[in-house]
Amino acid sequence: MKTILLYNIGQLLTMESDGPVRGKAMNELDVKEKYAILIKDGKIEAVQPESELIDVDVDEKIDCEGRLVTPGLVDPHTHLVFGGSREHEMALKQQGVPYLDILKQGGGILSTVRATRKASEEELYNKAMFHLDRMASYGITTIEAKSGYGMDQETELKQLRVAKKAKENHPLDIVSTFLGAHAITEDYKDNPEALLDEMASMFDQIKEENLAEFVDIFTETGVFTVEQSRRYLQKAKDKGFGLKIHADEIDPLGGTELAVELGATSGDHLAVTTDEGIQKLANSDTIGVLLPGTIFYLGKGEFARARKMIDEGAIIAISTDFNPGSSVTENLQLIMSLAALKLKMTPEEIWHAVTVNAAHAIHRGDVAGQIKVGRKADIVIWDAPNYMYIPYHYGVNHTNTVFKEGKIIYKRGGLLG
Ligand code: IZC
Ligand code: ZN
Repeated sequence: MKTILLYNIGQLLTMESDGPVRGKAMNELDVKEKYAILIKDGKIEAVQPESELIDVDVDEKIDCEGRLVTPGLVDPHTHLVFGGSREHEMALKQQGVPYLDILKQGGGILSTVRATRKASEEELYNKAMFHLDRMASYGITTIEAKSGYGMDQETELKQLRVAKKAKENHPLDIVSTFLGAHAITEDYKDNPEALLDEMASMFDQIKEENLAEFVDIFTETGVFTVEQSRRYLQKAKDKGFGLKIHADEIDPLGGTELAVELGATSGDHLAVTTDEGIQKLANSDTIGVLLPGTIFYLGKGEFARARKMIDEGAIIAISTDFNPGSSVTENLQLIMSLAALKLKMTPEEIWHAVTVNAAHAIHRGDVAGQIKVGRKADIVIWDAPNYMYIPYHYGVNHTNTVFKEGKIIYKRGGLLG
């Protein structure tokens, strides 16, 4: 039994909320000052004014020296497990070759599929653990992780098992998503339906082995149509999976509307969602997970119309989209800056988007994204004087100390394991 007191906190964001936070309420932030946090056995025991806790007898007292303290960040959209890398495609991008053309020529996602098929389970596991460590260093304590670089049964299962093993061995919490419908491989070029059937035939085994909670699909020109996506996701829904869609990333096909129609937990990207799609999203419980790092990194395309979405009442989260092709970063703090600069979100909205709403986007609203009595002590002490500072000072790492279940997993200067 270990007790820790965090005191001399500058601003404290607890992000307490009974549910996801939508629309204008995203701009209302409760900032506590002169508060302390008592941690007992990895859980939050008390969050009270410092004067009430300062004399409690504890094993360890940590002086926050006036720093900002918040819940651990939640990254609700990552492609964590993959083989190889795609730095050779950067020159193509600079020459203006579109992302979907690179894919059509067998590159892009398909290049990562080849590398992932070749990689051993151990290689993939070591690589995933490396990226998880880096995510932890940026203040992330819970993530979602997708498969989708196998697109044959064997490799998809290999990826999902790697994520499961990483979940068992890494301090970060990982929520798994099956993205078997991520691209169309050469052998299914003339019959994408057969690929979807093949992937859907895995649903039972994935459920039995508890390998994924969500099913996701890339609904895009040259990948899967809205009709194919609807049929595939309906099957997944019938099997009890939560749903996600890579929707309206490059072409406005109507993936956002489909996400709402099917009651998906989230629609992700939504860069080119139409006015009608935004209205439907705003009137639904489907969470819009926006990925401004991807548009920034692809170097072309539209940034999601976050202002309109929030002003109309949608629930919005943001994420890195960490993957080896279209958004190669684990730095969610950088994405917070892009959300401010490119999506015109306020700092108050951004903090909701990386904590409470991000947790709800992966069905972890009841355990992650808030500092609340009884919950796991997933907490970050930031080298920042206030919450506005993080999106403002961009591109660097502001974490001072990261706690996962009350244990320090990162301290400025290095990982502590
Ligand atoms: O590997 O390019 N958009 N999937 C859909 C991706 C980007 C990941 C990738
Ligand atoms: Zn993605």
